[in-house]
This record gives sequence, C-alpha cells and structure tokens, in this order.
Amino acid sequence: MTTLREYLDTTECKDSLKELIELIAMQAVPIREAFIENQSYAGTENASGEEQAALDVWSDDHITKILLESNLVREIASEEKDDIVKNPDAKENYAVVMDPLDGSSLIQVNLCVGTIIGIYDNGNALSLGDELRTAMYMLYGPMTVLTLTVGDGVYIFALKDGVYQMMQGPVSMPQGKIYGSGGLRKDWTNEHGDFISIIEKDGGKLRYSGSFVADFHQILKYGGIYCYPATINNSIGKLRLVYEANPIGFIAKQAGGRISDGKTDLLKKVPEKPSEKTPIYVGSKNLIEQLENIKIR
Ligand code: AHM
Ligand code: MG
Repeated sequence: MTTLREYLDTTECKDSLKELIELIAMQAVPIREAFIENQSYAGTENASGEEQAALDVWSDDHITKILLESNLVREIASEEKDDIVKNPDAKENYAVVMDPLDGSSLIQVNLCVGTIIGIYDNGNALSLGDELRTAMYMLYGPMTVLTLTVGDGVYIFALKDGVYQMMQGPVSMPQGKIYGSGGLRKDWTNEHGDFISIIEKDGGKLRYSGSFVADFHQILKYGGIYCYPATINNSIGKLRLVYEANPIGFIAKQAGGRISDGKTDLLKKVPEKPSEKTPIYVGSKNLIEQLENIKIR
C-alpha cells in the first residue's frame, strides 16, 4: 500500500506543498471528532445569508487557525467568511480556498459530508480555477476518504490507523448514467428540463443526496453529471465558484471530466468576489458537451 506521503514524494510538489496537503488532510480527524458535540445551529448566517450550523463555524475556525499557525499560507478564503483572511508575513506564497463543511445540513441525519479545498501557489485566492496548484476533498462517510490532485491525475486515499493509504488512482471518470439536479423541478428553465429529459430517456439513474461533495464523488467513480442550475427565479444558482466549483471542477478535469455553467468552462471564469455564485454542471465530458450544445442560459 502506498501512503499519502509516499505518493507525494513521487510528485514534483515542493516540500512546503507536501506539508500543507498533509496538514489539511489530517484535519479530517478532529473534524470527525467534533461531529457529535456540535450538532446545533450557531444562530449566525454566512456570507451568502444561509444559516450556519455550529459545525460549519467550528470547522472553518479550526482549519483557519491551523493554516495560520503553519505560516505557509498568505490568503485564506472560506465559504463561511465574508472577507479573505490575509497573512502577509507567511513564509510561503500559498492561498487556500475552502468550503470547510460542505453538505452540513445532512450532519443531523448522519449522511455523508466533506471538506473541499483548493490551493494556489500565487498567493491569490481569487484566481482562475485552471490556475489551482492542488485540489482535494475529504469525505466523511463510512470511511474517511481523501481525493487529491496535484495537477497530475486524481488519487483516492482512505484513512486507516491515522495514515492515508492509496485506494485508487489515477482515477479516470467514465461516461456514466448517474445524474442529480438541485432546484425544484417547477422552477427549472425549459432548457434545463429538456437536458434532464434527454438524460432520463437515455437511461439516466437519479442519485442526489444534498451534499455536493458526496454526490460528486459518486460521479467521479461511476460517471454521469451533477447539476445545480440557474432557475427561473434565480439566475446565479446556489453553489459558489471559488469554494466549490473550482476545486471540484479541477479534480473533474484531472480525471478526464469537465465543469461548466451550462455555456462555458467554469475553470476559465475570473472570480469577481469571494462568495460569487454560479450555476454548476460537473461530470462526464460527453454529457457536458451535450449540455453546452443545448446552450443552457
Ligand atoms: P453548503 O455548502 O452550505 O452545505 O451548501 C451547499 C449544498 C451542496 O452541498 C448541495 O449540493 C446543495 O447545497 C443542496 O442544496 P438543495 O438542498 O437546495 O438541493
Ligand atoms: Mg458547500
């Protein structure tokens, strides 16, 4: 079995990047431990005006503190914070973007949630998705799993006795038939509805848990598409470009898949603000190409 450290040593990552990746990946342990104690709501709202679970806030504070203590990171942009946290004295030039706890509304029913991370090495958290140096997520399901790319394929590790062991990689996202879409069907645009009908007629199999990171993980392995579209009342969708779309899209691309807003590649969209929202379609390349031909939006 190859450990995470052994794998990282085969890559061209700088030692400081290896250190940062391992440091973040190991935060899965305290985050999982905090699940039992922090199930209530915090009574506060995040930058997008959504109610924050206590665990959202705890995970955000925890990872931010660990990153600042490491002194490796110049900027931290989090879904749970209005402003980018800056550390101009950092000894390295990394910028971390994160959704500290994606799918957190599912914690109280014990469904799968995760932590989404993107790392830039240019010190700028508002960079293009395509400029990410590393993207990764930790998934808290029956196993604690790390999905990682350092720009040279996607690798999946499982945490066993405190050590991440490689389970699979390089991962190639197949053409598949799993699909899931956010938004109420009555609010879908005609174009989005038409696209979903095409998938359904083609034997599509619905799988949608309400946790982006978990729903994506399934698509990474089996192929298909995850959608959170623009709707007739809401042209910007629900998910965020910087914290969710870009890291997950970068992983999808590294596995041979794609991410789009329905028209174009999201990894080429310059973020205008940290909490920017965007419609998201991510999954197998053939489905994204089919979608862009319908010209959604
Ligand atoms: P979160 O980052 O606050 O958890 O919100 C994003 C979540 C995604 O994980 C998930 O795909 C989506 O919201 C589910 O939304 P809905 O309940 O509208 O389907
Ligand atoms: Mg999220």
